[in-house]
Amino acid sequence: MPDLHLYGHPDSGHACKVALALSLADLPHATTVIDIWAAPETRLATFLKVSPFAEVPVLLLDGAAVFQSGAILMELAQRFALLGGDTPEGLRRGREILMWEANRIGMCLPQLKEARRSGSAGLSGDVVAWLMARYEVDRANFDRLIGDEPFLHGRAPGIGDCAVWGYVQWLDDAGVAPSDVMAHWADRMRVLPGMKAPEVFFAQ
Ligand SMILES: N[C@@H](CCC(=O)N[C@@H](CS)C(=O)NCC(=O)O)C(=O)O
Repeated sequence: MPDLHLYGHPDSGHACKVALALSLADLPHATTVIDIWAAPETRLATFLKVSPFAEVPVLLLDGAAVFQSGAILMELAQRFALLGGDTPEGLRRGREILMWEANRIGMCLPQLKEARRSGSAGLSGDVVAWLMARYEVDRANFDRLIGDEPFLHGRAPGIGDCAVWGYVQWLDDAGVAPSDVMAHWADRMRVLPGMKAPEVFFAQ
């Protein structure tokens, strides 16, 4: 059995993407919560050694540190041949969705969520309007990407679904609404065996 150790935090959608993939894949792992609201230099020394930007998530895989949520998801899919990693087509789909997510929907949603968090410095109206406009495009493109399938990977969820879930789970907090298609996908994601609330993935 591989030795897996995930550093994360319940407020981090990026960390939730990885926690969800590990859970859906039923891969036993240890979890350490890192206080992402504390000053970076005060974070656990063992974590600072393996996280180049002091950010979560980081996954230790048999002692080797992998950072960046998308890279971790790819590593899991390829190494364990799961969540799309069992076929060349599934891996290609995973790469496509991960790149789209990181550049588009996974860019605007965390910013919109953070702008509305109590205690946040907020963002100017122009920036919020720009992010909202981007989200509207991303929402329409989500519908195109999923088409008539239940999941972004087709009949079963894959790493692309885990990536998009990271922040789509918090649309209300970001102050935006899903399309009908996205809302139905979210309903299917919520009832997956292995789906858990962020506070359960990262119990403090
Ligand atoms: N591109 C990175 C983003 C990671 C990231 O932004 N992590 C945030 C939490 S969502 C963090 O650790 N913030 C703490 C800090 O910047 O000090 C990924 O995909 O893993």
